[in-house]
Amino acid sequence: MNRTCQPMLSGWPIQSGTATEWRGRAAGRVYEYVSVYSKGCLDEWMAEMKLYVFDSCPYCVRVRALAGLKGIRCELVFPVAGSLPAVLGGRVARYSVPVLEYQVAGMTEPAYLQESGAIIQLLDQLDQQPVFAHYEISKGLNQWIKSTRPLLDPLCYPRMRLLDLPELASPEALKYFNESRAQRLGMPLARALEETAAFTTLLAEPLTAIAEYLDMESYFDGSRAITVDDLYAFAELRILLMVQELALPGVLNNYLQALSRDCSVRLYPRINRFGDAS
Ligand SMILES: N[C@@H](CCC(=O)N[C@@H](CS)C(=O)NCC(=O)O)C(=O)O
Repeated sequence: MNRTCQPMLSGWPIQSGTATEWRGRAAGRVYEYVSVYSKGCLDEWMAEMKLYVFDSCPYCVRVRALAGLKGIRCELVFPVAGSLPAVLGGRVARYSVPVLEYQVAGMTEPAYLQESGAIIQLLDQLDQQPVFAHYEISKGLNQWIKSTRPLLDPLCYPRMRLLDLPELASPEALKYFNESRAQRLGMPLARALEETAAFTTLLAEPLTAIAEYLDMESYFDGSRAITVDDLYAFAELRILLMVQELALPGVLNNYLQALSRDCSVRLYPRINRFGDAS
């Protein structure tokens, strides 16, 4: 598979790209992902697909990474946090992204699918050449993610406000985000930012220990194929690159860079606790 595309939001560093372009619409909140991959996969069915996502959401990134990896063409739609796009009202069970909108042959109305796991499975099997033999994350990695998330969140939530994310593009969305995330952390986001050093210190051990569950080197040196564990790990750890004060182990950094390239999902600029980017 020839993968050459690196979609980036406008205003962000472009790493590389041949036939990929992001187009802002509707006050910069909806982006059309126009991408011509050499592998093709551009039949009518796929051209009709829309994926509702937050840029910073790990569940959404799992799906986007698979779509990027397989060269599946779909329109990415970024709703603002806290309010469901009108088109989804009454069509999905609850307010959460990702949501896939797709056409079913013979039906006039689109269908909607809401769980990231179900969307991944559907997209992977579309071309009858699934990348994955199964869709379950391994137990060890799952446990690692669950136990480490309480350390990731206080580092990343306060920095997300500073990243000009499409899901935080309105004052209401930003207010909703600040309040809901502060409640989840049990502290104001500004305080979490001040505590950066405490959280980066606590993260050092798990960031080394993850090597017990993931063979990162064999992925970035190209000697093995991608697994569902890679998809989950990338989606979870990609946000850590926004933490300027965090020194990632070299192997982990190489692994995330390789997955970003292969799956066409951008990484973040690095923000320090004073809000400065590098
Ligand atoms: N089990 C769901 C979880 C999705 C989820 O929790 N998404 C979050 C974003 S990371 C969400 O939409 N939360 C609503 C909110 O932020 O208000 C899945 O795998 O798709």
